[in-house]
Amino acid sequence: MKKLYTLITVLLFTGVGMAQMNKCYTDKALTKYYEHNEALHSQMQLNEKQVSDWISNHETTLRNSQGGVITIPVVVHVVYKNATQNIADSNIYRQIEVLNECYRRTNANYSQTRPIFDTVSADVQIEFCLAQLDPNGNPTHGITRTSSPSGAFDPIFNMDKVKSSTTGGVDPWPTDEYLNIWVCDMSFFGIPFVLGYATFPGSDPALDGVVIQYDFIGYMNNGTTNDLGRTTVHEVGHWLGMRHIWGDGQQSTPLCDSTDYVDDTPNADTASQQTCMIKNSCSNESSYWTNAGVDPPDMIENYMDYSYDACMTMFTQGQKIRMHGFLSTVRSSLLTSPAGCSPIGLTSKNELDKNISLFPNPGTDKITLKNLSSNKELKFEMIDALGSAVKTGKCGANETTISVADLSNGIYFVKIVDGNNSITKKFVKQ
Ligand SMILES: [Ca+2]
Ligand SMILES: [Ca+2]
Ligand SMILES: [Zn+2]
Repeated sequence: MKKLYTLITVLLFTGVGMAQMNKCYTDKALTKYYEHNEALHSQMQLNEKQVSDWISNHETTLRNSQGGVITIPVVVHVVYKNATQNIADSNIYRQIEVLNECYRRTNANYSQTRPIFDTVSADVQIEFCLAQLDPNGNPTHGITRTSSPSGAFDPIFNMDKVKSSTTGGVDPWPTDEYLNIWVCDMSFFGIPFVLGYATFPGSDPALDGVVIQYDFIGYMNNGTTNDLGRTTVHEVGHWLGMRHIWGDGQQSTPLCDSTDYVDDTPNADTASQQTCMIKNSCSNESSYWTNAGVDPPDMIENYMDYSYDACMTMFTQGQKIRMHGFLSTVRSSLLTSPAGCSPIGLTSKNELDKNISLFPNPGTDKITLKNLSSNKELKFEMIDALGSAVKTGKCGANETTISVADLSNGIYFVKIVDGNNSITKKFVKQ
């Protein structure tokens, strides 16, 4: 009975209930790290100083700059206790694509960003690839798979156990050379508990990386509104030094003066709790906005908020500069990582792009996808401006006709998926 009370207490105090799961556990995890590592707090303050010094010397060049894309090698550790949790390579490839789309501002739903934020939105100029070499210098495709009979990785009692082979998980690859992403089950007594969490730059190297609930990788049908791969985009943002857009003020006490250390993200009193609802919770704003005489609304489009995946479209210039600040200081070893990039998902994109044509465009009643590639098993997905898939199907040999008479006029994105690769073509219905 005592155990049951303890469980109920834990559930109440951690916010686990039928109503809502924790989208992100990163700030709670940081509190736990501080409890076990007193030096971490002052270390992170020193890191913060180093980054802000770097930013003051580089801000002008980086804002709106176009050259110099940084590519980060990734290893994904799938730790599973059953076949469902042992997610397919294709989900992981899709996730890498989503990361690249969001960090390079080529995401299909970018067009729904409100015009007021168009000038502050950024091509972050960071890309991700699955590693080509493992820590011993042997070829890899950047994915490890480990069967774990226990499989309990909830952050309440088992936080970070997935990060060590001695506790049923898998050890990180050197965290100064790879972004480690662990994929596992973090549900709590079968209740979905948390979608992901990350460590900030400067954390314990043995724990450094990102952990994602297995059915939130890529575009998986998980029955929630977080099904477009934005969870990993958000958590990797933390790993690159991003704070929540509302500045992690206590959620129960609305605070407009908490900071995310970024001047062009408007202040917000708390998270936009997973809805796309437009609001303006704070009128005190940074000089970035007050100099222009503007009180911007809360930036619910930002990946570092808690909105639905379909609402999330952007990082800002300020966030980009901060990420490059961490990559040039605390995380600079990644820039010379020997891990390389696995060619999966990269080499044949151009081929695919050359071999697929879409016409007529604009179209009214039906359009044709012509496939001259050697792969006759391609799939297509038509996505509307809100990021929802409106049509899916196969795009086999030669020509496939798709009826578009039922669609409302506007811009759509047709994603052609070739197992490991995909390309996106824009289509206008009129
Ligand atoms: Ca801000
Ligand atoms: Ca405001
Ligand atoms: Zn977060």
